[in-house]
This record gives sequence, structure tokens and C-alpha cells, in this order.
Amino acid sequence: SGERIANAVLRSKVMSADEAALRIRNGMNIGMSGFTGSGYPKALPQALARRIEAEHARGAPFRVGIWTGASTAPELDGALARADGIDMRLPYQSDPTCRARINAGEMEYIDLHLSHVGQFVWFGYLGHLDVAVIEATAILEDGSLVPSTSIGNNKTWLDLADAVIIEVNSRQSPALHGMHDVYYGTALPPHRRPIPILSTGDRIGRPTLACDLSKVVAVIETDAPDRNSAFNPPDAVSEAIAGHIIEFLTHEVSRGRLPETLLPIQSGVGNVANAVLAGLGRGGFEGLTSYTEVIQDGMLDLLLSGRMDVASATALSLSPAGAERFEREIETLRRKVVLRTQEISNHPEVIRRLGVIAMNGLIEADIYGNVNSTHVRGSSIMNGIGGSGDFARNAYLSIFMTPSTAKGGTISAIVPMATHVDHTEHDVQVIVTERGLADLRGHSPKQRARILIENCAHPTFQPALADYFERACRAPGGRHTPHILAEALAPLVPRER
Ligand code: 0RQ
Repeated sequence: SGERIANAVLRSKVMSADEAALRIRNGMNIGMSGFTGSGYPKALPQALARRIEAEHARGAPFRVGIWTGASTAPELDGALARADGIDMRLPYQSDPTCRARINAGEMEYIDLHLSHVGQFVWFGYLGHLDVAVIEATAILEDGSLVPSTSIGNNKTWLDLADAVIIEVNSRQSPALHGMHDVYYGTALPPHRRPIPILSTGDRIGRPTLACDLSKVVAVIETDAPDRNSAFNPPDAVSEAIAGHIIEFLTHEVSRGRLPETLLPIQSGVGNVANAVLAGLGRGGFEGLTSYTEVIQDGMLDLLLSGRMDVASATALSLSPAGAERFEREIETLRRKVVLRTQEISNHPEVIRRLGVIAMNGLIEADIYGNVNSTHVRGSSIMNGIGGSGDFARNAYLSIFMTPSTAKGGTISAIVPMATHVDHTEHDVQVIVTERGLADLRGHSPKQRARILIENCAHPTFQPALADYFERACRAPGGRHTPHILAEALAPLVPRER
């Protein structure tokens, strides 16, 4: 034990997770590492959950604020939510127990653009950060940390927290050292300078996280894998969506609006996104690049087949097979992958400069192109906006994709009026379902409605949508974005097949 802790001061601070959890008190705000199931602390959160349960059992209050990079895993969000130990969660979650508590009104949740989180904490908008709990691959002799499979907000947490707890996870590959690029050039307004990334692979920082040794109160040794969920093999719906996108991109190249190597791709996680990446591999594209949040299996295929030259992200998000492959090929991948802090991976300035092609999922889109990514029926949170807003608003090309129906065909993804809006009509250029693609660019609201209903809605919902739109166009009220407000939010009834 201790081989991965080259700094003697920090070696002397090794203790168990249960001992370290005693450092945390009721009401504290804790910044934890972790992004899409990668690089989150594996031991401290569960020890903290046990401590909270014990305190609750003797009638003492104990709840904390949990701030992360993005979603984590059952050992973090799940364990703390089950213990009813989270008072405030931010900025993104996808855990079923968390979601249930938030929607039951038992837990507060702030859903933030992922690029905003670091600066909001620096600006002082979110309150004081008491403790940072950070997973590292190793601690170097000078006390700096080799990050693990995600960086997220770790730099901000380490810089701002009063106390630091480090988990050194010997399961993470030592060869990750050198893959990260931690940028220390950010400043607060009015002292900001341009971020000098001119192409996706540019390295502008250092490979490790700086850590003030005097703040470290505990070091915990762990040996546990990231939570990696497997992808379903692409189904017919995902394949169809991917097919429409590939055809569209090919068309854009032929019109001279995209170079043959495309522009840096951002792709969300999930089956559809994975199918699109697989489709890009088959579509004959070469020299691809990616400026994105997470590297998933489909992107690994592109990198290793030589179709993609370089990928920039803040985290890996791989299946168990993908994670194994990543380790096997890490020497090749080290030259092609850059992991950054999430304020930089999702930075509006860089996304705009590079001209990213953004591809994200949606829950519902209305006939005018407003997109809801986060809420079911306007009031229940699903996951959160994540990075979709960072990318969609600033992209060169902003694509949203979804099956045309949800819940076994009973719910239409295209609706008269979105019950919640994350991406306004101004941030949405293309919507794709398995039925087809709607290129909304250069069209007025009424023109967009016709294209969306015709190209993207499922046939069982098309008559109801067309009927609503035609009646809205004749109804009293403005003729720019016609609506019948009294019925705009009523669930659509599918036509019998
Ligand atoms: O729930 O499995 O319980 O049935 O929503 O839907 O169709 O499996 O699609 O996994 O791509 O998720 C928007 C949620 C789509 C996701 C969203 C239900 C549906 C299912 C999932 P069940 P699908 P996906 C970069 C960008 C925000 C964050 C983001 C998301 C579940 O893409 O969280 O974009 N996006 N980050 O049944 C009721 C509807 C519904 C519905 C879907 N209209 N009504 N339920 N569902 N539509 C991310 C990174 O790079 C990390």
C-alpha cells in the first residue's frame, strides 16, 4: 500500500473512509469528483452515508450539499440519497433514487449549464465550499494529483474548498498520466484573457491538478472500477436517426457548408448518440475530430479505426468492454485524447471558435422548435440540462435527436407547446427522429411547424398536430407563432392505427 502516493506528507495522512467521514459535519457543502460514472470517489460517500444514517437513527439532523462534475454512480448519489443525506444537489444527476427524492420535494436540486458551475462558485453565487473529495490515479512527489477518468470541476473544488480529502484509486491505469490538460489561465472578470485553444487537440495547461498540501485532511486508498453501464446494440430507431444525420452531413459537405473532415463533433451519451458515431465510421468520413464532454464506446471505435484524429473531453464514459479496450490501447489513445476541466471542455468561447457540430437528445420539441431536455410533463425532472445548452447555443450546427414517440408509442415527442423549455427556438437548428430530419434554419415559425410535423412527427400523431396548427393559424391572437393557449399543453391523442 502507498505505492501511488509519492509525497511523504500525504502518505502520513492515509486513513480509512470511515475515519475521513468524521471530518464532515451537518450542513457542509462538499465538492466531489465524478462525471458520467467516471472518476467519482468510491469509498468516502458510502462511509458518509453510513455516518448520516447513524446520526439520523439517534435523531440528529445531518444533510449536506453535494456538488459534482455531472452524474456519478449508485455508490455516491444513490447511497447519499437513500440515506436522505442530500440537502442540495447540483449541477446534474441521473440517479433513480435522487430523481425520486427531487420529484417528491424531499431534495433541492439546481440544474446548471455545466460550463457555468466553476465560475458560479468562483463568483460566490452558490455559497461556500467546505470540503473537496477528489479521486486521483496517483499523488506525485510534489503533492500534485494525477487525475483519473474524469476531471469535471476538480480544479475548482481543490482551489476553493477549506479542506481536501483525496481518494487514490489503484484500479485506474497509471498510463492516464499525461492525458489530462488542466488550464490555470482562467481569471475573474474584468481580468479574463482569450482561451488559447485554436484546434481540438491543443494543450494549454498542465497534466496534473495542483493541491495545497496544508488543506489535505485525509487520503483514502481504494481499488474499485468506475461504474460503466453497457450500451444496447443500436436498434432500428437509432439506426434510422443516425442514417438521416449522416445523409444530412454528407449533403452539407456537398453544398460546401462543411469541410470533408466535418467540424469537431459533440455527441451526447446514450444509444442514439452511439449509433450516430458508428454511422460516421461507416459513412466514409476521415480526419474527424471531436470537441465534446465525454468519450463513449462509439468514439473509441472512430479513434482506433483511424477515422478520428483527436478527441477532447472532460471524462470517459465507457462500457466495461470499452474500458478494457481503452486500457489495452492506452498508448495509442494517449496521443489522441485530451481530458480537460469541464469549464474548458464546454466553454462557449472555444465551442464557437472551433465551430462544433452539437448532437443532443431531447424529451419533447414543440412545432416551433423549442426543446425540452429535462422535464416530464413540465414538473418532474429527468436528469438535467448537462452540457447540451453549452453546446447547442454556441455550436456551428445544433442538432437534436429523438425517437418520434416515447412510452411504447403513447406519447408524441413533437408537441404543440413544450411543457418546459431548455433550448429555445433560437438555439435549435435541426431536429431528427426516425421518421426524418427537419432543417429549421432560415425558416419562420410557421414554416418550421409545417416542416417538423411533416418530417419528424409519428404518423399516429401527425393529424392531431396538423389540426392544432391549422386551427391555431385561424384562431384569435398573433399570427407569428400561432397558438391556442387553452389547449396547447393538452396531451396529444394518437390516431388509432
Ligand atoms: O425513460 O427508460 O424510463 O422509459 O426518457 O429516453 O429515449 O431512452 O433517450 O437516453 O437519449 O435520453 C433527453 C433524457 C434523452 C437525455 C434525454 C423517457 C423515456 C426514457 C430516456 P424510460 P430515451 P436518451 C451531453 C448533453 C439532457 C442532458 C444532455 C438527457 C427516458 O438525452 O438527459 O443532453 N439530456 N447532455 O421513456 C415522457 C416524453 C419522453 C419520456 C423520453 N416525451 N415523455 N418520458 N422519455 N421522452 C451529455 C454528455 O455528453 C454527457
